[in-house]
Amino acid sequence: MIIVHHLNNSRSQRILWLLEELGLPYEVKRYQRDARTMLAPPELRAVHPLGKSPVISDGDVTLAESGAIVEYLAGKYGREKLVPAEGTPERLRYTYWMHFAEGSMMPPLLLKLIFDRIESGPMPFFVRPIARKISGTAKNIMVLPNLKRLLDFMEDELGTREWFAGAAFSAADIQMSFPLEAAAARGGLDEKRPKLWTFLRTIHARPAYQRALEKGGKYELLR
Ligand SMILES: N[C@@H](CCC(=O)N[C@@H](CS)C(=O)NCC(=O)O)C(=O)O
Repeated sequence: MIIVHHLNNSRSQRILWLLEELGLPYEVKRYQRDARTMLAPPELRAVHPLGKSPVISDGDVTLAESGAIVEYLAGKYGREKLVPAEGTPERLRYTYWMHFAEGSMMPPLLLKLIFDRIESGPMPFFVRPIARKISGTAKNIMVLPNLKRLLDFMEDELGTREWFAGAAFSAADIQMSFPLEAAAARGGLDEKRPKLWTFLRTIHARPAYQRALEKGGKYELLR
């Protein structure tokens, strides 16, 4: 039995979705973020030393890092269904987007989350203007232009094909769902980018996505 160590409102939601798409039985072990820090509880460190979610166990295998988990599960259980054939342009794009999600898209989204929190968090009143100035400058020079470029790039890419890897839905679309949902929650993705918006609407309507929401519990990304 596959076990998913699932943190509320987190990347592990897409692992539940993947397992639902694959129609595999699995067990969900739930962990709750600390309400103040939003960090995972220390129990997760007993499963994997980094204490982050997702982590899965499948027999003797314990695996962290969502991209590795998606590749492992899709490769082992969903080869015909969710992984493009080897040696094709679709397979190369599959690999590209699988890495792009965490490697290129999540870092600026995380930076924006941190800077937004610095601006609005508690601090002595005389420090606030300085903190706002520093974080505003960093966002304007580095984070926001980068996010815009990334979103424009993805919008253009989905203008040339229906799914990230090609004409068929693949596990790369599942991996890409989280950064796009995070971008919609806090990264400037709105209906003005219609291809990305349609992507989100389409995946949210998939029955497997809906079933995963029922299994995972409330899913509300941090703003
Ligand atoms: N690149 C890792 C990131 C893992 C990660 O940061 N997970 C977040 C949940 S979205 C987490 O566990 N946060 C709680 C914490 O850092 O304590 C992955 O894709 O699995």
